[in-house]
Amino acid sequence: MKLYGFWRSLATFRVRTALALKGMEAEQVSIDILQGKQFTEEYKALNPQSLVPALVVDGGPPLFQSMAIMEYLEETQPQPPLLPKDARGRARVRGLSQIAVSDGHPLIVPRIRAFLEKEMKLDEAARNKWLAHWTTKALEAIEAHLASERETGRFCHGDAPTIADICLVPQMANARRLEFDFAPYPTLLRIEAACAALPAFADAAPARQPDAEK
Ligand SMILES: N[C@@H](CCC(=O)N[C@@H](CS)C(=O)NCC(=O)O)C(=O)O
Repeated sequence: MKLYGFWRSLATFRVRTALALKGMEAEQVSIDILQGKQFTEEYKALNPQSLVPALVVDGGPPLFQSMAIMEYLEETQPQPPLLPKDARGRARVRGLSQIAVSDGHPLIVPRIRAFLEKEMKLDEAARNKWLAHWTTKALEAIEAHLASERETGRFCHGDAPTIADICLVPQMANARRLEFDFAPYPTLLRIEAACAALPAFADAAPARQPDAEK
């Protein structure tokens, strides 16, 4: 397998973690999205959306979109499971995941930041306010679910990591970069620490990747 990604990319972080939890290995190919390498014709031939990650399995057409890739891994290598057995549990895990993946993350990616700066002429302070606002909204919602629902365990759903944890941890990493005050998120902090104690999460962390800024 070949994983096209970038050390700082939250979506790539998700796929790296899922692969590691499943005990699967992939060669990593770095696409520097801060240098615009996602827009090269060569990369667009792999992923026409010019986004990372993309995962090539057995020389087939690249898989794209981190949630779709994680669901593919789950279906093709069910152990250890990253989704609960019951339909309601799976809906909860997917719902928690999508707060991060579909509602929080898309508003803070490089293409949005660039648009705010170049097209909307926002200065750095205003842009950072935008990033912090949408990150807060996602974290607040996930905290509210996790703190009040009885399915929450050592991890987001029960006592083993699921795709919800895989999506939460990069969102927290991003909030750390924005120097968030984490006092309002005690449950997220507790679960983030439980994840960090697992080698799969620790090894997938952005700073541990070979292409990370030193
Ligand atoms: N929904 C996509 C998001 C992919 C995405 O936005 N990736 C970011 C890095 S985390 C990217 O490639 N950004 C390049 C850009 O914004 O130009 C997924 O989950 O795979």
